[in-house]
Amino acid sequence: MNLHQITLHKLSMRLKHPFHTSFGTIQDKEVFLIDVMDMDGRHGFGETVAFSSPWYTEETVETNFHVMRDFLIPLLREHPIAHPDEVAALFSVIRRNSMAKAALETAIWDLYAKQKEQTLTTTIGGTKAQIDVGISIGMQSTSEALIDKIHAALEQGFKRVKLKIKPGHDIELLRQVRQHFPELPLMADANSAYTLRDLATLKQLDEFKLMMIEQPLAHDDIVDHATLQREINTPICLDESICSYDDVRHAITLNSCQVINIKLGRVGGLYEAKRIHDLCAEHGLSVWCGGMLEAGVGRAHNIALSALPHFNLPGDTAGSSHYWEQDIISPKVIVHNGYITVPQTSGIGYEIDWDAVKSYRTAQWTYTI
Ligand code: OSB
Ligand code: MG
Repeated sequence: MNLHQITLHKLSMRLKHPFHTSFGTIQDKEVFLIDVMDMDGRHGFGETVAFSSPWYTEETVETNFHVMRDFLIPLLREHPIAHPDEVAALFSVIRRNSMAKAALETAIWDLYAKQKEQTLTTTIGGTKAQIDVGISIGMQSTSEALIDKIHAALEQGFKRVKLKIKPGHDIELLRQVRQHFPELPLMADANSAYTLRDLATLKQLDEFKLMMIEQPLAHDDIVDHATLQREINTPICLDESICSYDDVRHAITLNSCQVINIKLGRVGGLYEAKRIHDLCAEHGLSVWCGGMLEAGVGRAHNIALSALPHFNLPGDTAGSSHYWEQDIISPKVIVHNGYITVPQTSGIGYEIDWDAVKSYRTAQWTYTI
């Protein structure tokens, strides 16, 4: 692929609104924008999605930097690659650290698509011209505030709403939401806040006809989720527990879930995400694309991924303006009637807004390959 140079731009961004979950609150987001350049001066872009603290999974912005700089970039320097499919195998000598791997791997996919002068979507086998979009609404201080947010989301056309729940902030809240929105395609995400000791509460969720409950139990569990799925009618969706194709294979073997949330960062990039997509299609599990409060480059990769044929449920890929006053891409991502149009220009299909990047940048590093 004639890789020549990799630049890491460290950006310090601030979300429009703090995002509250069962594990904590996120407002400031540091991001590494990855710029991979080939010998002909073409550029591919990726983005790290880890947060500053390891409370979603174990990775952080700083571990992403350490692993990219000290391990992954040296691997790319020592082993020239001919195709982005080879990157996952090359990086597999490094354990886990999927978000660091995905940031580089997705940038290399973007570069490859640009070398071929085709869209990233086409390059990875995507077929959709537009993707369905849902919205993930963080915890609000009152149920009235939450209901207002849901009204606003429906006015904007979002195809489904996801709420965050945790013990003590679940049954009554959902009951109120359901009273206001009896037919709304609704789901709840617990971000691992429950254990099997909460079985009575989790069983009560069946009353609300949720599309699914996302990651009710431990972040690394698939066994207890199988026990829970036998006890409740609400389909279980796994998020945090799914870090690889083999994790999905094990979850299928145990009947731990009926739905998989795929996040590129969590599974190490596009190669693994495609394999998971194909496996789910083969076994009849539903699939959708999760979000990590991404800036524009990460969002663009999510859009390309969501255009694969078996992404059969709306993802958490809201538009740029939901998150940022100023995104780092141009045009920004726009949701229209609950759809995002998949871009038709080469690679990720969005340009970098370098003025925005400069306004957010706190440091940068360049490595020759
Ligand atoms: O569990 O899906 C999650 C945000 C941060 C960390 C974890 C999650 C989320 C979201 C928001 O639910 C997704 C988004 O809008 O990008
Ligand atoms: Mg989740």
